[in-house]
Amino acid sequence: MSGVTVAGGIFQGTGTVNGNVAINGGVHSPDNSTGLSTVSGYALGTSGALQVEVNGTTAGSQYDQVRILGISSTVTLAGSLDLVAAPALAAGSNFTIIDNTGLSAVSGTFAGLSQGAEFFEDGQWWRISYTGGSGGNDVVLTRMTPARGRAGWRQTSARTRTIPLSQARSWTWNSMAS
Ligand SMILES: [Ca+2]
Ligand SMILES: [Ca+2]
Repeated sequence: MSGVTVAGGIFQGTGTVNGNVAINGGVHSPDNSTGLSTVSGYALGTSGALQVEVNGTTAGSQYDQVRILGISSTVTLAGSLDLVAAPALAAGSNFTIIDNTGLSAVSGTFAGLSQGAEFFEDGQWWRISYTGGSGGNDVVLTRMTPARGRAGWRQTSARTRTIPLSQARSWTWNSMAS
């Protein structure tokens, strides 16, 4: 398939696009479950979204990855990241959601997610880097362990912990957000 421009709807499926993909609207959803979408240049416009499903730590099979082929290819981001993550992924795991094999740095960021941003989605904390992986130009999510007192920390629902009977008592946490 040569270049693809998406104006709306869902761009989904397997295979390689031997050309630039521009998501000007709608959603790009690699594979039909978790898998790989291989393209030449990639541009996610302000009205577009990249949906990334994460069920495990193997790129292209357990989580969605967009792979950019071609040393002169470019990646331009402006639209949103829609993360769909399985619960309780291992803290410290890294997910290269855009594997940029070209020589250029990623241009732009996902909406609201600047370099190094930390965010809470699907019950877990994440950090995003646009300068990760090989060549320092991949987009990498890291599943973080939340530290109490972290800026933006919110625990809105009551939580129960299991502790030894000898120490048995219970408590709940409430929001620590300022
Ligand atoms: Ca997918
Ligand atoms: Ca790279």
